[in-house]
Amino acid sequence: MMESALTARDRVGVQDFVLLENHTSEVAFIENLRKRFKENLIYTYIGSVLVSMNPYKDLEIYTKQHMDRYRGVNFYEVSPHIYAVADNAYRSMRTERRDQCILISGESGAGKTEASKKVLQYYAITCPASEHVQTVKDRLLQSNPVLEAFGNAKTLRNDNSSRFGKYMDIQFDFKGAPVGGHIINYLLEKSRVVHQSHGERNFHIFYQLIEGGEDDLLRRLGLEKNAQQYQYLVKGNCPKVSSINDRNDWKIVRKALSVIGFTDDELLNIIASVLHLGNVQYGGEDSGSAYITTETQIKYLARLLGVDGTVLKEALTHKKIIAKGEELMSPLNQEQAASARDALSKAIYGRTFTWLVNKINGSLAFKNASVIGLLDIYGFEVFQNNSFEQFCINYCNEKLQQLFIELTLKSEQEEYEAEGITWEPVQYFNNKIICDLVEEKFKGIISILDEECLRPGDASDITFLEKLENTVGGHAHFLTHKLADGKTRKVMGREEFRLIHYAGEVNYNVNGFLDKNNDLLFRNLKEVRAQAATQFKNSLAKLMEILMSKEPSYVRCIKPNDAKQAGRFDEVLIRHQVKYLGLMENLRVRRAGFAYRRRYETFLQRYKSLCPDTWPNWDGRLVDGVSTLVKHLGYKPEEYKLGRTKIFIRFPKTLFATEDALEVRKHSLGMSYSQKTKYRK
Ligand code: AD9
Ligand code: MG
Repeated sequence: MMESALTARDRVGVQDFVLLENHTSEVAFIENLRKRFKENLIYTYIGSVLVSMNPYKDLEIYTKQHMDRYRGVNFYEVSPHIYAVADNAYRSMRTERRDQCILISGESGAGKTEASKKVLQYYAITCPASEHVQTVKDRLLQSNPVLEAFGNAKTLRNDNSSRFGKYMDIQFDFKGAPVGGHIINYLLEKSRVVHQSHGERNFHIFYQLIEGGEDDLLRRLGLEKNAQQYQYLVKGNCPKVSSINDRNDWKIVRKALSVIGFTDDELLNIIASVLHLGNVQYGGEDSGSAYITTETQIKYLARLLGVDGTVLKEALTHKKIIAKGEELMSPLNQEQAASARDALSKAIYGRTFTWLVNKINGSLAFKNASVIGLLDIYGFEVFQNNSFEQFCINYCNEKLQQLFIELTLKSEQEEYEAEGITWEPVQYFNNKIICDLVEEKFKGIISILDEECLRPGDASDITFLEKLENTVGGHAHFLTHKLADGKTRKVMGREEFRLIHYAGEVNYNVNGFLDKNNDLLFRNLKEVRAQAATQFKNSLAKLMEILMSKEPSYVRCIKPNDAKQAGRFDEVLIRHQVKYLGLMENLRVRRAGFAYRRRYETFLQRYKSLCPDTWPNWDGRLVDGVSTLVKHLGYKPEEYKLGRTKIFIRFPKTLFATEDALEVRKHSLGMSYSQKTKYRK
C-alpha cells in the first residue's frame, strides 16, 4: 500500500530543518534527527547547510551510482548528501566563476575528515581528466594517507583523530578538471610527540615504521621492531589498536609518499631520530648538572641528523645565555635537560610536518585556477579541564561563527535584493564582541598574554590571570573567581577564567598558558618568544580572509555516541553538539524570513496539476502561472511573496498542505507517486 505523505513525514522526518513546524524548538530538532538516524538518513539540511550524523558503519551511499545521481542535479531535488554539497559548490564555481569553500566542523569523531575525503573522492571520480590531471588526482588523494600518518593519532574519542587543522584548496582549470592543490595546516598538537594520555597513542607514523618497516631499513635507522622499547611510545600504554593495522598502513603510506614524489629517506631519518631522542637518558653530577648516560642514542642521532656528537651532547645538556653581551653555555639540571630534549623533539617533529606539507604543496602547485577550498577543523571543545589548546580552538570556532553569520546574512540579504523582496532585519547574537575580547590589539586576551611572555622578571600564569582581571575584568563575556564586591565566586577555581562563548561557557585553566605561548627552544630570543598565540591569531586572520573571498558551503558533523557504535543515539551528547555547533542559531537565521523558496519553473512543474488553469500547461509568464496556482490553492497574501525568479513561502505548513493536496490528486488520477519522498528524505 502507498504510504501517505503525512505518514512518511512522521517516519523519516523532514529533509530540511527549515520545514519543521516549530523551528525554534530544540526538542523538535532532535526528534527529527532521531527519526532520520533510525532510517539511516544521516544527512539533513538547514537551508544550504548540511547536517551530517556519523553512522559508525559503512552505508551503501557512496558508490559511483550515487555520485552520478548527484551530478548536475538541483540541490533540493534529491535527498541531502555530501555529494550534493560537493556538486553544488563545483557547479557554482563553474557557472558563476566564483571560488568556493566547504567548511566542515564538528567535535572529535563526528566525521569531518571522512566528509572531506568524500568530497575529494567525488571530484577525483566525477571531474574530467587528462593524463596530467590523473597524476594530480592521484597526488591529491594520496596526500591524505601521508598527512594522516604524520598528523593523526589514536585518542580516546577517535581511533584516527586529526591532531591538526587543515585547509585544502583544490584547483580546477577552465575545463573543470582538478589540476592542483594547496594545503595549509593549523596548530599541530606537538605535545603528543613526547607525551600521550592513558589509552592514547603517538602519531600513527611511528608505529607504522616500527611494525611495517623492512628489516634492513630498521637496521639502518637503528630501530628495533618493538614499540615498547621507545619512551615516546609507551606513555599511553596502548601500542596496538584493534581497528588499526599499522603494518598494512605502512605499505599504503610508503606508496603514497612515492606517488607524491618523496624519494629520499630524509623523512624516515627524522622520525627515527625523534624515537632515539626520546630514549636519551640523563644522570646528575654532584654539582646538579645533567650528563647523558645513553651513548648509543647519541651515536645514532649524530648519524641520522648529520651533526657532530659532541655538539649534540652539549646542546642537550646546556642552554645558551647572554651575559654582558656575551654568549655563554650554562649547564642544565636533569629535569631541565629532559624538558629541553622534549622541546627539541617537538620542534623537530613540528618542522618536519610543515616541511611535509610544503613538499606536498610543491607537488600539487598550479597557477591561475578556480578554487574549491575544504576546511576540516576541530569544533568547539569543552573538557573537564580546558587549557591553552582549547582556548585557541574555541577562538577559531568563534571566528568561524562570525564568518558564518556575516556571510549567511549577507547572502540572504543579497538574494532578497536580487528578487526584489523587502529585507526584514533579523535579530541575532553578533559574537564580534567575543572575538574582540580575545584578539583586540593591546587590550585583548592574546595581547595581554604576549605582553606577559615578554615581561622580564616574575611573569607567570597567575600574573597573566591578574592582568586579565585588571584589563578585561569588567567585560560581559569574561569572569574569574573574583566578584566585584571582593568576594569569591565559589564555582570557579583560582587559576581559571571563564569565557562566555556564543555556544556556551567554558572555564580555562591558565596553567601552562605562558609556556605554551612561548617557544621553549627560543627562551633567549625575546622577539621570537611572544609568537605562538599571536602567530595563530595572524594565521586565523589570513584564513578568514581566504574564506571571505569565497562562497561558502557548510557541513556540520555530529557524533551520535561516545562508544563509536552504530545505531546508538545518545540524546544528551547530541543535544550538547547541536548547541555547540550553533545549529539552532543557524536555523533561526535561515528561517528569519521565509522557510522555503523555489524557482518558478520548478514550483510550477511540480504543482501545476493542482489548478485547472495551469494544467496541463501554462503558456503565459511563469510568475503569472505561479500566482494563479497559489491563489487557486488559497494561499493568503501574508503567507508568500513573489520575487523576480522565485516564490518565497513563509511557513512550512503552507508547503505541506500543497504537498498533501498533490498526493491526493495523484491518487485520484491513479498515478504512481514516484516522487513521494522528494521533500522528505
Ligand atoms: V577528529 O576531530 O579528527 O578527532 P573527525 O575528523 O571529525 O574527528 P573522522 O572523520 O575521523 O572524525 O570519523 C571518525 C570515524 O567515524 C571514522 O574513522 C569512521 O569509522 C566513522 N565515520 C565517520 N563518518 C562516517 C561515514 N560517513 N560513514 C561511515 C563514518 N563511517
Ligand atoms: Mg579528523
